[in-house]
Amino acid sequence: QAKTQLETIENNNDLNNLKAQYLGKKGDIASLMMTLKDLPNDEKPKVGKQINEIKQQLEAMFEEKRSVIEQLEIQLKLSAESIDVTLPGLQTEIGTSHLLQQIVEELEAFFIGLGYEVKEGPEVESDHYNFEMLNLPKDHPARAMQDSFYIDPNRLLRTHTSPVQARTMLESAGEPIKIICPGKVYRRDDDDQTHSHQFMQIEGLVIGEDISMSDLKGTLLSVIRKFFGQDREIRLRPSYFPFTEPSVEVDVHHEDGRWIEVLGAGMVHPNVLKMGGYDPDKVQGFAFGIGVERLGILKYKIDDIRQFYTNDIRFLKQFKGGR
Ligand code: FA5
Repeated sequence: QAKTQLETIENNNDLNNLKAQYLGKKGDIASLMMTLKDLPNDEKPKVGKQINEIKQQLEAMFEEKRSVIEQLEIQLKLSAESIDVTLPGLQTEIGTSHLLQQIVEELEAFFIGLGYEVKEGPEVESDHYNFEMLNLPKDHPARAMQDSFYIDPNRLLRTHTSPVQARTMLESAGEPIKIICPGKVYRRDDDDQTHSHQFMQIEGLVIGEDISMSDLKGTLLSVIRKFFGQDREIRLRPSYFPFTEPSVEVDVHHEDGRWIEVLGAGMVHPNVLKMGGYDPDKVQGFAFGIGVERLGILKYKIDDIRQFYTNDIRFLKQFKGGR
């Protein structure tokens, strides 16, 4: 009976239950042993021996079945966990740097090639560097050109990257300067297709002997042509910034016939040179502030500046050029 029952067993649990039924403390063998005491004395050894033999047979049978089941379980586990090394691997999607970052890096590479150094400055800036060192005293009306986010009476989110000019002049102690400074800037502008309350600029500043307006124009023309192609036209319009004299705004020609303003620039104002520790009779400088988003809008025909900041993956995915 045990033999036929054993054939149907497929796992350890059922095997243990069946074993208990025969060989457990209250199992069949144990009950048989209990009957020994009722037998006549001369039969006891013989029957006792028989019961022991059956017990041993049963134990051997159960042991054998246990090892069969163990083998079976190992086989099952192996086949369940087997790995098909010929299957293609799982693809993890790797992001790329943001389009703005790509543009900044492209322009950085260009300027580094011309011998410029890349500088950084704080986004939370003092009124002193953001305005006063740039020839914009407290009551100056041109402060309204850059409506600002103040943090306390003396600190604000910088409205342009120009404060890095002032910082660099003071650090450079009268030595020639050739820097660019990319970074985020903030203004209380109303958001629309071409304006954002947060945007990026790349500041440029060159100070040295015999620096002229034509150096500025040549530099701007070459960076625009590097970025947009050698046949791209730019237009310099007279403008006003308190920190440059003369000042210009630069427009880039759009394929649809419009001119789009991308940067402000000019010759560093003598007052700014003086405050920065330079003698305006001995050295001159030019400076510019490029609107990075505007360059992107023009080159990639982006219909709305807010695309840069709303992180729509369908937009971002189109620009995989970066690292
Ligand atoms: C300035 O910020 C000056 N600091 C630039 C400068 C530097 C002039 C050095 C002279 C010497 P402006 O406010 O025009 O200038 O801004 C420069 C560029 O930033 C603009 O030409 C435009 O491309 C971009 N810009 C300005 N406001 C916004 C805005 N709200 N959203 C997106 N881009 C803007």
